[in-house]
Amino acid sequence: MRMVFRWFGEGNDTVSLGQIKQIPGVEGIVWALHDVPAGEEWPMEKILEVRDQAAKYNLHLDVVESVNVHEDIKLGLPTRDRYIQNYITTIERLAQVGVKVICYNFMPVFDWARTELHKTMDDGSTALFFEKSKIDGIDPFKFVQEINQNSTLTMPGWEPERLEHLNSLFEAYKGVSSEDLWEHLAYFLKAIVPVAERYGIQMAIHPDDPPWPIFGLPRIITGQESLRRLLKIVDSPSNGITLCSGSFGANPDNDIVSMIHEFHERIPFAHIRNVRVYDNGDFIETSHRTQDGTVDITGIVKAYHDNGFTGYVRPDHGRHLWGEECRPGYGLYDRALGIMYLWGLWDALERVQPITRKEGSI
Ligand code: DNO
Ligand code: MN
Repeated sequence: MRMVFRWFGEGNDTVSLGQIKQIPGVEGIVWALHDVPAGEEWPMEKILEVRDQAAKYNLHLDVVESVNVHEDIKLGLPTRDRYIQNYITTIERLAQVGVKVICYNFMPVFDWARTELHKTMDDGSTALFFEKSKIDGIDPFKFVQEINQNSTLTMPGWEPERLEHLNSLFEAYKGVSSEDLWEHLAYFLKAIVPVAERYGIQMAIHPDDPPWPIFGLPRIITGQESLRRLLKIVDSPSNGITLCSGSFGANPDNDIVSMIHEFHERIPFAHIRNVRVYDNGDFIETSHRTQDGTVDITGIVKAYHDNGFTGYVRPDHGRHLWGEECRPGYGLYDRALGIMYLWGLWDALERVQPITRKEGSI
């Protein structure tokens, strides 16, 4: 298990590289150029800038999250080829700085969705919360306004510029079924996976969050069956998964331990976090500890360990603790605590039965 930590970039994150460096066992950052709009090529000089910043702290750049996919690709429009070409150029440039994994998602219009960014928990900490009945009834336009009003930093997936076009986007998705979306994903993967393969990069799709359709838009990466289908589209190690336990865990029917046993060879990147799901379908993001939520974090770490996992792992969202002012879900404290919990589990498992490493592996 190779521990990495998401960092949004200089001036775009309340957490510094110096702080990240002090979290035990963190070897690299999970990064992106958040100011480059989806569909555009990532400029080499900006990539090199991040490389130099990380190098000062001896943190690697192996994992990128995310290179976002332009809506025209998801919609299957004729203009998609131009955006796919740009995506390929970005892959080639990322290969030049040694990137090994590119996380992306294929959710129409919105990335992750929550109804509250600072829900107060019993202990006074706050966390991201999803109230099912609220999202079922809310006008998406109002929802977007609220999200942006409640955060001082723009959040990936919710950038105001992109969302200015919300009307036309919703219009464009009318008549796009989930089968259409699968076809568009297949078209995209068939174009980019051979390129990634050539450069030794693994593409790793992030599940839909939450893993069901919202606002009448289709969502397809929702559970074990959909991962099976995804992997068959292009049967290559470069067509992989970012297995996010919190996203899949929002649907209690998802058996994440079973997913790990089935797909571990195609999981280059794991997001590990817990959520507490309530009977009415609401969920809140809790501490990483197993007892604190409904996702079996201990079982998940054990499943990775049982399969000799050598991929990258990051704690995913955390709560906001001790008065920390930060990007929603991305404070320093709770994610650092999460890392120590994951290491605790991992080291105990290693002590009981060390992973026998193959020649040449890490
Ligand atoms: C939620 C987070 C996501 C993720 C993107 C990846 O679980 O990990 O916001 O960063 O969806 O594309
Ligand atoms: Mn995630």
